Amino acid sequence: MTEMPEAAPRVTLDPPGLTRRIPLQPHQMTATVTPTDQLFMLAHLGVARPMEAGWILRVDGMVGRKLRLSLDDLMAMPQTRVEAVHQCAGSPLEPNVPTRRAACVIWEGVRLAEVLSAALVAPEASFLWSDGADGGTFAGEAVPFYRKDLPLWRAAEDVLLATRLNGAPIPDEHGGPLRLVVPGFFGTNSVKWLWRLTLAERRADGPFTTTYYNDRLPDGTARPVWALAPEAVFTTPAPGDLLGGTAHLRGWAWSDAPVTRVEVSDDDGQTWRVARLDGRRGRAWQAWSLEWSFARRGAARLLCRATDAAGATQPMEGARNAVHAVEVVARTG
Ligand SMILES: Nc1nc2c(c(=O)[nH]1)N[C@H]1C(S)=C(S)[C@@H](COP(=O)(O)O)O[C@H]1N2
Ligand SMILES: [Mo]
Repeated sequence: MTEMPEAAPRVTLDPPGLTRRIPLQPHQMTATVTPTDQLFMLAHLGVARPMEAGWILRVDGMVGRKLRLSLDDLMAMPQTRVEAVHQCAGSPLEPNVPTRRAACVIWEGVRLAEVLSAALVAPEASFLWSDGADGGTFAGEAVPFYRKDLPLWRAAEDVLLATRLNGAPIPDEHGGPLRLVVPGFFGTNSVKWLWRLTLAERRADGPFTTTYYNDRLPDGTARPVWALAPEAVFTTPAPGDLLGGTAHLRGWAWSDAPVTRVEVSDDDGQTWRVARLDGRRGRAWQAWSLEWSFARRGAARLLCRATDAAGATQPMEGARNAVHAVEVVARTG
């Protein structure tokens, strides 16, 4: 008997096509936990709205036991809560342009590791493919559904099959009723409207793991857009602010690894001053602050940059995590 191909749950796309909402600029990211109605929203193929009441997650590929899990099955398993930075990597067509689409939210759901252990993953499997129920066209190419992958070693950590966002069921727009959440990875890897997980020996096919979301390195190889890169933003001041001789600067910093240092410059990065930095709570963003005295009055360009525990520092330009600059005016000095 041949197996019938599995079909994705039926969804409507409303609106169809590339959809994005980016409500907050960095100076508006004042909340420690970003309220859901202020969270950025990105969908490459359209916003999927489930059309049927039931939702089934399939687990297949290199497993000893294929699984079909309903939402009730998942809810009956132990639930975990993760507070984590959620950040869009920016347009896959312009991978080196910083966009500062960042937030910090609370996810709840079942640990992926729990489900994988029930599926009896074969020792040869090294990647997990994840499929969303949204299909359509991206950059002129027809795509059956949004598919991403992640290295399996990462699944042993805090990866979630999430059903709740900020204490409520995940709204349609953010991937409800079920989404993958890979804390510490760029948002593109956290597949919304998740309906299938496939264990495999190799990386996934499809445009979002091959054509897009692979950074070219100087040696000619490509690095998947997985782990978050170090980044710091100013929440204060806002662009154009008129400041006194001394100003209280503050913001957030994050990376996949904890951030260990945030620095500020007003001379295009020739000299830097180290800011006060909070430790990391879970995978949340870290607060930083610095009392700043301007050396002279007039227009000033403040830069901030983060360095993480892995030793990575933000580049000045030409990368999605290039340093954040804010132009202000110092009244006295
Ligand atoms: N199924 C599906 N999942 C997806 C996407 C998508 O287009 N389809 N976009 C990804 C990208 S690029 C980002 S930044 C995040 C955005 O999540 P949010 O809209 O909940 O903030 O979802 C990711 N997961
Ligand atoms: Mo994104």
